[in-house]
Amino acid sequence: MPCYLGIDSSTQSCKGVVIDTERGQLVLHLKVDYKEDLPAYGCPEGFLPSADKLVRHADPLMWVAALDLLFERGRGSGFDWSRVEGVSCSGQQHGSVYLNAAHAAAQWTPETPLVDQVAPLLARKTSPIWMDSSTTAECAEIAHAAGGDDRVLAITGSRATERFTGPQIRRFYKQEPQAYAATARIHLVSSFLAYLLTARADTPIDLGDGAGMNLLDLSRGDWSEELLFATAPGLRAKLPPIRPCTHVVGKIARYFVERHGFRPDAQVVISSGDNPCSLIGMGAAFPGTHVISLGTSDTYFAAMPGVRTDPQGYGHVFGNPAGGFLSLICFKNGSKTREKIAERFGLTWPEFSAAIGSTPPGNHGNLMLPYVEAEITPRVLRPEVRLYGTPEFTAWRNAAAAVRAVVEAQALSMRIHSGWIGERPTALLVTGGASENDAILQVFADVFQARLRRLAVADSAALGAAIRAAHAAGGLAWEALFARFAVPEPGAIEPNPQAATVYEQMAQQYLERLEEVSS
Ligand code: XUL
Repeated sequence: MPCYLGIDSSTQSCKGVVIDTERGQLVLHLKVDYKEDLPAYGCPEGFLPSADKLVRHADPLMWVAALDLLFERGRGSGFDWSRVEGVSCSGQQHGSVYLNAAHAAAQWTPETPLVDQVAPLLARKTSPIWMDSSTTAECAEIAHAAGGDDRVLAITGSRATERFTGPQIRRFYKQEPQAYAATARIHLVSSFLAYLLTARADTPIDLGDGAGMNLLDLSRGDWSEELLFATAPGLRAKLPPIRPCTHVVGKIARYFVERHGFRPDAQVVISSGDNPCSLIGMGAAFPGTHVISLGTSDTYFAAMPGVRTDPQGYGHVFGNPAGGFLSLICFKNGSKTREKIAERFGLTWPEFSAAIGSTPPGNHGNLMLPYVEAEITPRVLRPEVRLYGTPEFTAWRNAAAAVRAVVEAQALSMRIHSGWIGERPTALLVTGGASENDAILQVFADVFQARLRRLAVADSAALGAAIRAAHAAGGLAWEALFARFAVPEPGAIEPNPQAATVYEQMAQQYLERLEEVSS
């Protein structure tokens, strides 16, 4: 039976999903959790501790160790990896891995764990990830050198953005010029995984994830000379080639055949970012369907036939693996922020849900600006949580109101900041860990005045990678794959029409308050 594997290396875990395309079934679901399973790497929340809250780096070797552990777990569960004909990876976007010249000739030996073979290839011990907001100066420098913010937006689909790879590369070049000079290859998290799986020096970056670097010319689908020049010297030679999202990189490396039992002719399909992969995993690759993802970060995304950019400069345009483009808006204060509010009152998730249910839409006028982390959309560089409303609420003595307030603020911000994408759909798909919570979804349905449907499989990025592998390596049509695997659960969360006016007014209040904290 032809099987295809999708791997998602995300912020807090690495997940694997195997689909059997003949039977139309999902046959394996695996997870390696960085906090539980790989504590030695010191990244329980996906990043290394840092005195500077704006700096967020991870240990790339943890991602390598997770890959081996994922395959071991598969074997341990009795799965035969030789059933897999094609594999593709998804990675948290924007994060980068820096390799020295020795990477080009590296061939993995099956006798030694992969992590020990990759360690000597690192030109930089840590990897900046998407949660990093330390490159404001570099963004300004790049924008200045390229002719202004609007020029960068027009070429790359995004303004120079702190977490994007180009500004991160520039900061590395400025702070550690020798280590930058010793860097022969800079991979994204996603393309690094395909490099590991194939051991090929020419492993490319795809158009979907490459667009999240502030280095790609969207109209030409290749690196932009202007942006390369504005970012760091000699950069072109350090970057992998760009290829379409359906490119096959090559056969899986012998290491995985001998160590984990893969077939020698298993094809490795080019990797992509977690958001482009989720678009596929949600079956939302054709324009018309908008998706809300409630995870470590919350995101809002939708397929676009042509390029349309966010006039406020918060949103982004990435490549759509099924052709065309993808608009994306990222809200960094997602699950962690919801968790922080729950922790503050010692609430379990069922109690958190009950608290939402016990309070009305509009929360009796109580409003929160919930920025525990520096925020991307809207831009808040000095994180803080502000409360406005009754004395009990503002003194943090009303748990139920605080819980509703954090979710309402997140939903309102998403509604306001996604307006530029175009007409708001009356139905939305929803995914991510928090999408299992009906109470949270009801708030989103009421704020958007749209019906919400959940995908039957929670890990849409890993599923999307598996579907991409089946499309590119197995020649299967997108439509057939979506009809089989990207199916929403029966039932929907319906909006309460009575909440519409309350949230119109609240959106206005939120915007007024926001001016006090945004940069
Ligand atoms: C998107 C973004 C995040 C990461 C991590 O621009 O920064 O969604 O991809 O999931």
